[in-house]
Amino acid sequence: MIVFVAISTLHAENGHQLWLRNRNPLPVTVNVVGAKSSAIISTAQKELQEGWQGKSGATFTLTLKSDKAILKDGFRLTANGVQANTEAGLLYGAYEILRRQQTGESIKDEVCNPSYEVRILNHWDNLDGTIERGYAGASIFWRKDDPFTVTEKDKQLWQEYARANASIGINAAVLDNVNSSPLILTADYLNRVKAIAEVLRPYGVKAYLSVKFSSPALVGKLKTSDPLDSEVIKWWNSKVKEIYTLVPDFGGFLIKASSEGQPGPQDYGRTHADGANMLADALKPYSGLVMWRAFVYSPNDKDRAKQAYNEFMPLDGKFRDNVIIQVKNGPIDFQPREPFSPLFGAMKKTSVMPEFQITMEYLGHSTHLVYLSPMWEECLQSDTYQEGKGSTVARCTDGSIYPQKHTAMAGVSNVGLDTNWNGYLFNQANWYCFGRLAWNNKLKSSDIAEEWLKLTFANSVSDKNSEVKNNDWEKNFLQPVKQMMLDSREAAVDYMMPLGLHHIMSANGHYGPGPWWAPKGMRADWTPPYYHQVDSIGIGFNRTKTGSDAVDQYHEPLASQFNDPNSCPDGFLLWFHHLPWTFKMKNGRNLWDDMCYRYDRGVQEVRQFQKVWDKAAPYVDSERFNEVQRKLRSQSTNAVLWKDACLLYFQQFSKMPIPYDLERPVNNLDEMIENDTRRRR
Ligand code: GCW
Repeated sequence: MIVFVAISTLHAENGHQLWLRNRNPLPVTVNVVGAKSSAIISTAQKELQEGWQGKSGATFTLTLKSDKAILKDGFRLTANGVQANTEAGLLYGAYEILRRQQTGESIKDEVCNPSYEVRILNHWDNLDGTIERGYAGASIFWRKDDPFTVTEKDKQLWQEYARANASIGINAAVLDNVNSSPLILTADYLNRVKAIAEVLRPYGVKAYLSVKFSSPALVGKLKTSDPLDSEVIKWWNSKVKEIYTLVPDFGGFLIKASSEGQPGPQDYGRTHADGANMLADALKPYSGLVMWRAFVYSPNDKDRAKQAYNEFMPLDGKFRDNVIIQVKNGPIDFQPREPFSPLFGAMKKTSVMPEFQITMEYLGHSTHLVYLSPMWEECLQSDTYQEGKGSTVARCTDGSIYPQKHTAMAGVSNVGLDTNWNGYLFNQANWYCFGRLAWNNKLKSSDIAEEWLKLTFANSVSDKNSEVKNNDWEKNFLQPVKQMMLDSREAAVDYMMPLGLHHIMSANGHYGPGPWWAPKGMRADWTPPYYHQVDSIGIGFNRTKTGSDAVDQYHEPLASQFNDPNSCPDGFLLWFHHLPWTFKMKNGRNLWDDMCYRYDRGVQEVRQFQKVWDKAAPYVDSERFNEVQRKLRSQSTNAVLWKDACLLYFQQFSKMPIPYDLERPVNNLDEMIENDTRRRR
């Protein structure tokens, strides 16, 4: 049951408190009996004392005692206490009980174990304070002016950040961009890393760094960065030692190598395994990890979607056991919908971890409301069939199927200096659900959305309406807003890239449509026409056996299912097939008409979200209500632009009418193209 308080004047709801608003109307005392004194356990005690909403005067015990049923940083929860093998486990248990008290979830005796050992945010933060693909202000870690002074304000923010992470089970953060600067390995920056790590530590969050593969040459002034060169090996060994002297619990390195212009082992005729293993050996004595990204593609290949698999499969089994290959959820690049990367489940002798993008590079930045949990759930629950039916991506990466030494899940962070951290209230839900899914990869998007909504909006009553009843809130706010969140990803797919279309966004910041964009001399695989392949006959990328044969990278029965347009799921149709405009869809429509209906459906859904939100007005403080209302209006406008741009552009090839029961375009194609091109100049 949620407790509601009638408050006539509410203080500002600027979103800074995230899901930890924890409005406790009455001070409730609890006697927390701690296991021993340590920084992490003190955090747990403090959280319990400040947030307790159970029985007043209750005694709650934190017990550090090993138990075979408890794995990693898991815990055993009872109404009277938490037991764990690790201090972090006690902290997660404390957050769990507080969350359940606030959301009204039952508290029964149970063991909760994390799905992944490392639950990590990747910050694409540059050392000058900018953030690549960041839509929530500048970096919380780095800044251009006075870059090495650590202020009290910095520390407070880092502490709030660490607390938010810990409260949802995130236990690691890569502090700098994968397109990394070699300067991160110089003394001043490493000292700042030390300062950050010290603030994160009491919350069980470990610092990791992204490093440039050519650092030995760039920073160490060596002649080469060849991973097999003995001077290079020595240089990394001593650099790693220096880092651990400053940060004894340092987590390890994340590397983007031989990818999008970044240096890598291939520059020296070596393999990814040579490069990763050299770093892994340097980190091994300190139990550090190497997260080596599989995001590789070259302009020379005919199908970008196949390349990571082709490059990494021959290396399966060749990596050290403290290397994890970090694989984006889909084979191309965080598009609104992609099939899962065929590397999942296929690499059987190597640790593999999924990488999801929390920041909304391709999904409307911090303007569109798109709840990402359904997209990640779809990927995690995809069956790879690699070890028989039920070999889901989740089970192939969390150690259930393969005996991988380390398991992890990464999310590209959407955190910035904006007061509300994420640039949009609803983007907080994406940080939240990433943490929750990394903790438990079987959770349902719907349950996570419900938790988040309760934590974020309960007790938030419009100043115009001071008496809102509990059951009204559930029915009039929680249910419809939850449904809106659950529908939001599919809506975005519909108005942006339905039916398996992908990578047709504007090159201009990746916001808005750009199916036309293909300047002379540009790498083809950076232009939309490479992906949609539109012509007078039809549309889509032929990845079947008669095309690039990317289908063959999937285990049967998927290879055959994807290969046949009649059995290929609609969501992946144009990902795998180039089909004629008149192709008959499962619903009886021809392809062109179906595409038109889908674009239109996406637009209509956003219009519907506006109605849902307007009706939610009595249940939300005006500050947050207005923010969301404004953003939904922009999202609607942008959804119409997507629909008009894509339909009018593709119509030049299909030469078929937009079905007459659909609303007519309101934008002109040449003006849209002109605007898009002008902005880019
Ligand atoms: O999605 C693309 C982005 C790049 C990014 C790259 C990557 C950090 O457009 O900005 O670089 O992927 O994941 O490395």
